[in-house]
Amino acid sequence: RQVTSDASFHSVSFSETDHPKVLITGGLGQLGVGLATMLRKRFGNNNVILSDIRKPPSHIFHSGPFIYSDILDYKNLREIVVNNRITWLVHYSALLSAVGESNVALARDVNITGLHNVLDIAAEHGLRLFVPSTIGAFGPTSPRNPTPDLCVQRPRTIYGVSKVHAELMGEYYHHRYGLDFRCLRYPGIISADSQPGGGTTDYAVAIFHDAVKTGKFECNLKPDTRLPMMYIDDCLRATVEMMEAPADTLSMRTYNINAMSFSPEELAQEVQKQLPDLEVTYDIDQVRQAIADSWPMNFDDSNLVQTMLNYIGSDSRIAKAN
Ligand code: AKB
Repeated sequence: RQVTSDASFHSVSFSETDHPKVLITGGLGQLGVGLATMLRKRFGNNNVILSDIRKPPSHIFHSGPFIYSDILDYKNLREIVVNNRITWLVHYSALLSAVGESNVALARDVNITGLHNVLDIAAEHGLRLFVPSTIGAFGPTSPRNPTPDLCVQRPRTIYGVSKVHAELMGEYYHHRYGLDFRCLRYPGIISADSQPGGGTTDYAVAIFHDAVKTGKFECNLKPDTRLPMMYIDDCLRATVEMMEAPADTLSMRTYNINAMSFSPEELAQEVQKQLPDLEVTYDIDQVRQAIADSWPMNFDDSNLVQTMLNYIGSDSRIAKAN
């Protein structure tokens, strides 16, 4: 392997023969298509397979390999990994925080049983496994401003509980079986062409669409609810960098990742600078508000920054940015 860098990305270049073969589960959610596009540019179209249980829109189907995969079906998942000689698995299937509270049994199945299947198959086949965690893995007794990597984690949502479980199981499999488990705790992700599905931070995406489409936005969180957020391109770039980092440079297996924090009223003011006629009203969703009030306000990702600096310390662009 040869380490190279370009203007926007710290990259490790892989030769034609040692390209990873990547499977993305839950590929039709907010992040999968963007990640597949990024990885396909790096490793070739046929080396990145998107999977989901839903039928893909035709532009996604025709843009690269897509396969039906149900993470609750162990044999189906194993067959896909074996038949396609998968080496990296990015596990994006999950029910998010708000929708998880409205269907706890399904969230438990998908987020916990599904994860067990993924962990076993990844360990059995020596895969590098990325599972995202979230700001939602913290709870009301965690320090909120800032929230460090290691502190009390007693979330009060099934989503949060399942993500703490994923962090701990992944790390356990790493220590017990040598599984190459990697995890970033994502903030709320802001995307333009893909919609989040059933999260507490969804308002921060919806405001842009509603502002452009209708000139009105009804926010379901209180105006001063401050949460960590990140733009999708930064999230996906960081995910690829985390996947590519040599294993011996990782000081931990689960890291917070941070970009910014803002409240609905601050975001509305920024959008109103572009669209001054935007009308914002508030109709609080009590479930989402209680969740948001228990989550970090500011995220401390200094361990990740230090790890990446050690890994790419000679890269002057990264050194300057920090
Ligand atoms: C959610 O709001 O549930 C997700 C998350 C922050 O994990 N976007």
